[in-house]
Amino acid sequence: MPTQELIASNPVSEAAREGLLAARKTLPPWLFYDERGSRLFEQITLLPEYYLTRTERAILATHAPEIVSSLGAPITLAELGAGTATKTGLLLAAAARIQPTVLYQPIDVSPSALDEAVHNLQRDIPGVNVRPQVANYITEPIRITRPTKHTRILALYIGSSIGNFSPAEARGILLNLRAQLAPGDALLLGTDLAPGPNKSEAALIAAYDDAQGVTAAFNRNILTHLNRELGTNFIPGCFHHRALWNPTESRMEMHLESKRPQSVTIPADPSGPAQTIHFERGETIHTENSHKFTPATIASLLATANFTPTHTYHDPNHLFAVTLATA
Ligand code: AVJ
Repeated sequence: MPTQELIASNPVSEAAREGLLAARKTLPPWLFYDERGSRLFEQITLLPEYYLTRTERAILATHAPEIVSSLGAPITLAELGAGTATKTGLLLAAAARIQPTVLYQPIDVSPSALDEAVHNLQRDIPGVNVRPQVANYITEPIRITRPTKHTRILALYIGSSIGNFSPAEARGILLNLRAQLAPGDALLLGTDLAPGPNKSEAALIAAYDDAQGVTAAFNRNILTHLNRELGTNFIPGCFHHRALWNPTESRMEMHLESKRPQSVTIPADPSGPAQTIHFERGETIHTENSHKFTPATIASLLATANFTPTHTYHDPNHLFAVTLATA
């Protein structure tokens, strides 16, 4: 047995080393979500500038009965990146009104978020049975159960979570899901929309650079997370929060920009030796992409993953889209 395999690998260290030793420094957005980061994200969803969460919730509140009845049979709901599943309750409640029981299969990397989802939903919606699955739907194959032969699967990928991924990665995630579905099953995909007549670039940028600085704290918290987990010596206040619109890639980007020349040390650990990372003044760590879609890019993404869009639901201002697509 090589000793290597007995040493616990640390995905945080591996990701930080890979991203910070690259010519253009990056950190993956999943590193935002330690306990404090998850709390800060919850706060972001309540900000006046961050229209995404409340807009999608309003769309689901209005159209949930129509969405769940459109599959025309008993359904089970499965959700990628379920988190605490607060918006999903709208769909589960609608399903529980038209069938005696609903099996809900949330899939998430966070066991604590799943525990909260199980607790809240079983308490609040009679008739819902929750079967959580701890899995990374990006890197591992997922499993969705069909409780009876005639049950159809309604898969949810909401919250604009798909926006964090490149078009190629997004296609891979949807293909992983598609492999679990059969004709008649469906996907409900939530996507934020690109700026246009109803959404100024300024309003979009403000959603990622709020007046209270909650998003700035969320962005800088990625460094605090690394300090705690790896023993790095980042001074979060030595980095500016930057939110910019990249029209070529149709995405919002978040960066942390070094206020001055500085060096940071990653201590030695089982993932690698001690490393000193140097920053020039103005150099950035690219921490997140949030892709923004058009009807055409939603349709082509779904098509490349073998889904057929059947209906897109919008808010009255067309800020956000929730698209139903069949397998
Ligand atoms: C959770 C990925 C949908 O991209 O809007 C919020 C995360 N980043 N503010 C998004 C986020 C900055 C959010 N998603």
